[in-house]
Amino acid sequence: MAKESKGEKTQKDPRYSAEDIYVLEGLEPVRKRPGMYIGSTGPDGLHHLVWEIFDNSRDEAMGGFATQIEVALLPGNVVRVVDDGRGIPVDMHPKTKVSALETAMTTLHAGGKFGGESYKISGGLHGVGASVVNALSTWLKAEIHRDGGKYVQEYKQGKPKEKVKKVAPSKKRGTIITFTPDPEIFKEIEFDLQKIKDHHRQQAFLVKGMRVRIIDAREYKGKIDEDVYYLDELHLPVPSHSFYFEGGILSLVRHLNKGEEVLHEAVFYVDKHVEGVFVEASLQYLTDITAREISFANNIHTPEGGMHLTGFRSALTRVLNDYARKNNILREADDNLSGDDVREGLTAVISVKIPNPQFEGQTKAKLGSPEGRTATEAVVGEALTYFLEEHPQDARRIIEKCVLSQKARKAAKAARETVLRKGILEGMTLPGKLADCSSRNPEESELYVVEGDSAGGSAKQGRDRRFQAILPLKGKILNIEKARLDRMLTSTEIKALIIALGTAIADEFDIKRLRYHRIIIMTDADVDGAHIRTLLLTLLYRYFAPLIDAGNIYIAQPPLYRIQMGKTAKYAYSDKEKEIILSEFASAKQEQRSAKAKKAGKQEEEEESAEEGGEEEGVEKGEGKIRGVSIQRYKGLGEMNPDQLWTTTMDPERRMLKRVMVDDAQEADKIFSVLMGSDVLPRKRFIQAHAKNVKNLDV
Ligand code: 0RA
Repeated sequence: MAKESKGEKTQKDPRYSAEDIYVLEGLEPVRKRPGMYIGSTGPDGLHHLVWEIFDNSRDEAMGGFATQIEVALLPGNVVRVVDDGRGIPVDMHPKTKVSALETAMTTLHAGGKFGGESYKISGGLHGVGASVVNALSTWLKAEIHRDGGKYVQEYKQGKPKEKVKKVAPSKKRGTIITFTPDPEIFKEIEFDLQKIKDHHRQQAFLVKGMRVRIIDAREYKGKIDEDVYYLDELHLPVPSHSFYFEGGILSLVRHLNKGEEVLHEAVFYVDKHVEGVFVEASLQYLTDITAREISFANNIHTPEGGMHLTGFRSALTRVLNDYARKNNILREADDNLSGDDVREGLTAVISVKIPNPQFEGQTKAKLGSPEGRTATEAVVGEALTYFLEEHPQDARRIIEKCVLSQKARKAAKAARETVLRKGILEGMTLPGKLADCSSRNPEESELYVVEGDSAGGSAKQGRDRRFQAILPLKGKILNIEKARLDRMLTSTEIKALIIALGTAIADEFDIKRLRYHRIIIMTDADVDGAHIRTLLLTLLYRYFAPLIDAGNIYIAQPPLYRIQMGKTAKYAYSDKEKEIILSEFASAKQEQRSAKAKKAGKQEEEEESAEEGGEEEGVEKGEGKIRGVSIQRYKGLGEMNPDQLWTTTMDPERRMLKRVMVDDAQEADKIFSVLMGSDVLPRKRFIQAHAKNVKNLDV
């Protein structure tokens, strides 16, 4: 304590004045317990350093002072963040008598960041500031352009090397921070470009009009001109990625819905300040039944939701009900639309900015500030009412879809009750079509739900009857609309499935009674197959969601091709794999030929190839044909004999299965990058009204 007071001389290092001692003491805890400040010293903590430095520039952009931020990865684990904001002040700080820049870089919690920021972003681990990064860097350089000059200060493990110096005149304004993470702190220093891109793409969505450029110059060993402001100006031959979204979160909603079937064209968007809270929300419905709600508080993703999401949801439910009543789409006798009803098919993004936000929950990923709820509810309520009035056709579509969801939910409930009341599942005699396995241990037991009787027959013969059960379902019976889901429950086929599962349904549902821990849907790789698969998945989603959550549901992956050369047959599960196998065969053939030519002379080789080429077709491969190779394309499971079905699709040693998963909001950051990542969107979308999406199920 005494050491921190001003005026006392240090014995440790006479080069520093008393003011510096205060400063030096300031960062000591960061190096002692880095995890407290950046979460971990693993990859997440390492990347956190970049986020921290970036956040300051982003705040400058949010305040309307900066428009462009560049994040560059340089050789030797160096990171450089550049903005065109006002520049960190370099004049004397009244309290510490050192420059404001030095104070900011060398003291913990130096005011609300740099003082005077209206939205201090200090939730959880976030916003601990540049000084923490400085403390955890072997080297950091701050270059400030303002007041007609370029000012520089460098630091070593958070300690200033010299006082802030004006090194050149400058007409520019802005801040450049360059740093190298300390290998004493971080065991492994390896920046992940994908992660950095995903993070900054997300941030760019959250600050309308802010341009963020990522430059990966790690492999660019040439000397980078120290004096250039944005490295982009150098046009280096290195990868760079630019993110800029004019519409902010409206662009995010568009991005999320890209390539999907939208229910209406106009995207709802609002941004407004109320009582110190800034609320932004955007939404658009798809024709499917999943709900996608993404929320942020102070630019921090809140996967567990919280007050802002609650406020949004109640506004949505209230406004849609009001509109539906006012326009007679819902009559007096009708029930109100429930929260679930209005969320089916919804893509929504909610972003609030609150002074001093409270974060709650296990991972501090939930907004606890009650003003977040009132502000969001008020802003969204008003603007959405207006939006519906302005877009009556879209409004009608939305409400009609919600009403349909309500009907489906009611029908499902009624059907469940009927099933129970009429005791349809009573007695639980296993259906005759089920070829059960002999094991009674659910953990090792599998149920193959197979499309069609003929494939069912092959599966029955090909299976390992000890632990594999087969239930063939007639395609036609399932070929009913998904809106008539309630009817499905009364179909004999589906009843058989439910009885086979053993869990019962609705109130009686008991996952402990599940008879097979793997339920594997095996359908043809054609449109009908996809349709049946979708119906089965929809059924499972509506009535047996816990099985999906528990990871009990799988989709079998039958091969698309059988490729044969001589006595060797290989199976390809994709077109790409087919190509690979063909080139393998081609080169094997080549080798064989040259080996034979060497050994036994020409005669034999000719015989050999004549024999092989005989009856079998030659297969096109690149420029020429590979003689003696034949390709069979499977159109249905029925084309495989029991043995082939076992080898390719059922043998646990060789088969491929895809596990069906639902978006898990708790999976937080992982999902986030998934959500934002370029190739991702179709991956996580699980239950869809459209079969085309189901084939993209994630493993
Ligand atoms: C507070 C006041 C002023 C500038 C900044 C913060 C600032 C900090 C950072 C950190 C990275 N980039 C930044 N840009 C600006 C100065 C206010 C003024 O000049 O009036």
